[in-house]
Amino acid sequence: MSSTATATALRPTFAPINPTLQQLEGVAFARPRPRDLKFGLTADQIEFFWANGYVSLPGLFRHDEALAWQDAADRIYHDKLADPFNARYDFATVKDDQGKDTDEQILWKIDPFYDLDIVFRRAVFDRRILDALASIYGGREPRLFKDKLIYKPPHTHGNGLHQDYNWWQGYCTSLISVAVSIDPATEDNGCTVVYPRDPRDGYIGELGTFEHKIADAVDPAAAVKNIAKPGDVLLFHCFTPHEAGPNKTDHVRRQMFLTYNDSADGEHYFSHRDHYLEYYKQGHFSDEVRDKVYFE
Ligand SMILES: O=C(O)CCC(=O)C(=O)O
Repeated sequence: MSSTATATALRPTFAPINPTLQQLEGVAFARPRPRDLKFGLTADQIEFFWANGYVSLPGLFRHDEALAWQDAADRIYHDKLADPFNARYDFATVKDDQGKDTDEQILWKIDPFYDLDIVFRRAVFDRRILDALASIYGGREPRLFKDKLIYKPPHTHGNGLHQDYNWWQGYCTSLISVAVSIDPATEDNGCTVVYPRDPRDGYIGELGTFEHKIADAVDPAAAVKNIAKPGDVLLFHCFTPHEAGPNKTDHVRRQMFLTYNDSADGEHYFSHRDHYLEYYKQGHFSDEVRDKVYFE
């Protein structure tokens, strides 16, 4: 068989399983049923999410859980691979007191990160997050799409106004990000800022490019600042305009950004990683070295 045989060609055919109604009731049948959502959102929270594109869940995680993430974030920061061609590690230029670039480069983000420490693995699949999302997805399980840990070290940049779908064009539109605060988030250290908008109003940018005119579509007076304590959580839809200022303080502002989609839309984690690698390579590396860039 040729090594290029398709997955379809390799898939064997099985005899169908056709249980009787009586068999379906039997204890051995774990047929798909809606789960009870222990940590589901209230009807008001779900309604708020669909009207505004975000919902805040203060205190979803305990302070001691956030302290364990702080330790883990320190650990993986110091263990980081130094290889600048490993696309998992994204560096930023430190700015001086006047906001001008210095020569210093500092680790700004690890993307993806959750496989680097068990406490992050647990957080990504914690039922408090999954149930909150499942209640938005009509009871269906979420699937992890993307995970990143933004350190936003002192005197480094924030993110301009955008919709996340800008980076995820072609993927499903059920994508929701979960911002989990590891450190306090304040205006001075560049908290996330969302602009309330019904997600069903859709994508604002120019499909096929990274161009958009979101600034014309949002009302600056409507900005909602996600001022947060460690353990607080913010959910926002991939069509929700948002931004974050620079970190003007002397302390890191660490936050996990975990993105999921409705499992009815399939599983895209590794496909997205390949997609991200392609545009990351285009945006961050010259033609001469681009082929050396990889994920590890
Ligand atoms: O760091 C933040 O608060 C926002 C990050 C963000 O907008 C993004 O990664 O898409």
